[in-house]
Parts: sequence; C-alpha cells; structure tokens
Amino acid sequence: MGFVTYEQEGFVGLITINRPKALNALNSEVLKDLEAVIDAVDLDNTRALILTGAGEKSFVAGADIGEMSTLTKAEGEAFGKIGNDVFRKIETLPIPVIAAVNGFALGGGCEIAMSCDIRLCADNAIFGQPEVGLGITPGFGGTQRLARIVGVGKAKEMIYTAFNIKADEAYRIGLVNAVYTQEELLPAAKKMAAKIASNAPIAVRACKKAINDGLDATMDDAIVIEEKLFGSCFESEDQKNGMSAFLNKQKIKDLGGFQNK
Ligand code: DAK
Repeated sequence: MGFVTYEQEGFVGLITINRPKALNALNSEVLKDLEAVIDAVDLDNTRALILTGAGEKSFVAGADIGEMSTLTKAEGEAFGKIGNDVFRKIETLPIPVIAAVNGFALGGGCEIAMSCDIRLCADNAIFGQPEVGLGITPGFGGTQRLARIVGVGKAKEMIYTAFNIKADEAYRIGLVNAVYTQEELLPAAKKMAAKIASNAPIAVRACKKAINDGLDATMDDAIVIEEKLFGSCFESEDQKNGMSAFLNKQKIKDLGGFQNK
C-alpha cells in the first residue's frame, strides 16, 4: 500500500503510516490505505498490532489541512466518516493495538492514537487537539475518546485551549502508559506486543471485548458481558492446558493456536 506499510514478525504486526514529507498527515488516500491494510491482517495468525508513523519527527500531525481546506459540508462529513470508520475499526479489532507515538500526535494523530488500546510514546512526542484554532471541532472522535481516557475536565481544557502537551504531561494525565527515548520506543512496543502474544489469544480477545463493551454499559450489564466472555474461555484448549499445567506444577509451553471448539 502506498502510504501505509505492514510487516509481520511472528504473531505481531507492525503498521506504519508512511507519509513523512507531510509529517504523516491523514488525507483520504492514507485513510483508505490504512483501512485496506487493517482489513488484510491475518487475524488467525496475528495476536497484537503496533501502529506507528514513519520518520523521526512525527507519529501523525493530524488530518490533512490542505485537503480539508476546500471541503463542502457534505464532503467534510464524508471525510469524517472515512476516518471515523477506520478509527472505529482499530478500536473494535478483536486483537489489541499498541500506538507507538514517535513525535507529533496532533488532531487526528492524537485521535488515532486514542483509538488504539494502549499508547506508548517517545520523549519527543507532542499531543494536542488544535482544531478550535482552525475553526472546527475534533472530527475523528477526539471529543469522545479524550474525555474517556483523561477525564472530562482535562479533555475540555485541552480541546478548548488547543494547547499541546509534551510526553511527560501526557504520561502524568494518563494519556500514555509509558515514555521512552526515541530509540527505545519501538523495541518497547514490540516487547509489550510479544508479551501479549504469548498469552492465551482467545482470553486476550475476550478481555478486549469485555473492557470495550463494558465501558458502554451499566455496571449490571457490564458484569453480564464479562460473565459470558469468561464462560466462553472454558470452551478453549488454552483454559484446559493452562489450568492443568498450573495444577501439575508445569510451565505452560504452548498457549494459543487453539480455536474455540
Ligand atoms: N496537514 C497537512 N500537511 C501538514 C500537516 C497537516 N496536518 N502537518 C504538517 N504538514 C506538512 C506541512 O505543511 C509541511 O509541508 P511542506 O510545506 O514541506 O510541503 C510539512 O508537513 C512539514 O511541516 P512543517 O514545516 O510545518 O514542520 P514544523 O516542524 O515547522 O512544524 C507542526 C510541525 C506539526 C507543529 C506543524 O506542521 C503543524 O502545526 N501542523 C499542523 C498540526 C495540526 O494543526 N494538526 C491538526 C489538524 S486538524 C473532521 C475530521 C477530522 C478532523 C476534523 C474534522 N471532520 C470532517 C468530521 C481532524 C482535524 C485535524 O486533525
């Protein structure tokens, strides 16, 4: 794909948004390429994904301002829908997605990182929702996901002021899980992805679904969602092997690769 590359290392896939001359800004071509790459991921043999940006300066510097500048209302809505569909696809993929944020994550860049399950960043990362300075609202879910991740007050401050924040502040408010040097970021993301991939894949998928679906439900309904997904694990070989290994004081060698019966 022209603007998005994909590499597979074992059970982990690395997706790179590759438009470094424009700091990986998201135009409709990039978004379409990204969707095609995600659709092509072999979910039978992939247990975690990493999303990053090409180059040393930027993860994603936002939606493409040049492309957006001439949009009509209808075209703006259509552009927003392409982005929202692909972001939602990332959020609801059955496997975890780690954003490795290597520089600017502004506007749509911050929003795409927030559609991932976990955010790690380099010490040069800059996050922000600068849209109100451009006369628009965040349009790829920023008003919704930022408030859910960092809390309503902080999200409103960031969105209303359009101030950018650095990596250490992003860590302090819980927008990212950890900060690394630029050299350490990708190895750290790969290490985390490999650890996730070493666990029982059916259980990991069930955890992602339980957390995501539960967040949109009342606690009573959320607990039922968890109960059902918990129950579904008892039809997996991993549950039998994992528990019998523990009871027999053996180390489990081979989690995964077993589909639900
Ligand atoms: N769009 C297009 N091109 C961009 C870009 C962007 N967002 N960000 C950077 N570039 C391009 C620059 O134009 C420049 O291109 P050339 O001039 O070399 O051709 C190249 O990348 C390098 O950028 P700079 O020369 O500006 O580099 P600096 O280091 O000086 O500055 C910067 C880096 C990230 C601080 C600066 O580039 C910047 O402020 N960029 C814009 C950041 C920004 O405001 N991002 C948020 C965009 S708004 C919606 C859907 C989605 C959205 C809204 C509504 N609906 C339709 C519902 C989302 C909106 C956004 O994301």
